[in-house]
Amino acid sequence: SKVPASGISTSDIGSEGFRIRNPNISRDKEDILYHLALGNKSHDLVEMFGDIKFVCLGGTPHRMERFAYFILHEIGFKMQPGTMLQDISIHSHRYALFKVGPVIAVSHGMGMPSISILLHELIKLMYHAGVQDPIFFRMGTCGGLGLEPGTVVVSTETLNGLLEPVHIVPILGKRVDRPAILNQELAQEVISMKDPSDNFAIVNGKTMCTDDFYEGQGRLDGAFCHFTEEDKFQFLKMAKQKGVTNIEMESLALAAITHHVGIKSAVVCVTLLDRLTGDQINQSKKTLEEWQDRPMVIVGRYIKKYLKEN
Ligand code: R2B
Ligand code: URA
Repeated sequence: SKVPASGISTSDIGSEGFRIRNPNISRDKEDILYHLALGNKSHDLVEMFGDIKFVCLGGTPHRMERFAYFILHEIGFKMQPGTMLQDISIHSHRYALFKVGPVIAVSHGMGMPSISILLHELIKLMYHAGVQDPIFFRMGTCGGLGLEPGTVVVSTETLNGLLEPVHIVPILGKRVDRPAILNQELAQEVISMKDPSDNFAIVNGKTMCTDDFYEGQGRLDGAFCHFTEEDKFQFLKMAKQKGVTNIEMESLALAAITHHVGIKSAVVCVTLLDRLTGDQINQSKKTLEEWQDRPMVIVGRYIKKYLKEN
């Protein structure tokens, strides 16, 4: 197909604006989605995934399987009695991917390198499957700044560890800066899923996204630490003043990559602790499980409402 000056093959532009921006990839040529254990020649991706509307990402296989069963129940999806959901990417031994009707539930692992590999392959999957305008959600955990632990945060912006809304990617020995931009309308729609019966708060705010859990998030409890407690609080309080409500490790890559290809995305995370009072996560396993369901409840509500109205 013709490649215009922009370098984007016209055939790769979806009717709703989502596009893969790579003239090297086309539906006719074999493309192996290695980390998903899928391929456009080995699998009928249109048949398997052509009806997808939502791609829901979260850190762990366990949580995403739970989410898949939860959403199955929420949208009243019917399965043959006695059957179970299958991890479609089981042979990759990397990510776990489940499909329930128009919803993909997939684990992304920890950190931006892991979610970035997955996003490349999911976006190509959407392209090969002929999906026009999917919506991507990250449902995760985070540390809060001055929030009651268990609070759900919907990100309005995502900032790197230098507090800039930029995903820095070294490519061919050069630094490439990609703007990390989340869809504001979607963020507001997700916030509006709040229900008076919820036993937790939902707030919006800026999310700081780091490449590390310990030093990168100003923790004093890593294997080493070369700053003082005072330095830590000075930084975290400054970040809070700039509107940062929470800290995690994937939102920046999600925002930058989805923005780059014209896909809407949102980030919904539950705070496991207040970083202004400590660094260690010391809640019981039961409490942590319960809290981690909260972002899923909110996203589940959004999906249910969307499917009812469309
Ligand atoms: C939240 O939790 C993980 C670290 O514990 C990381 O994946 C993140 O963003
Ligand atoms: N995930 C993070 O990245 N940071 C926290 O403090 C908690 C969960």
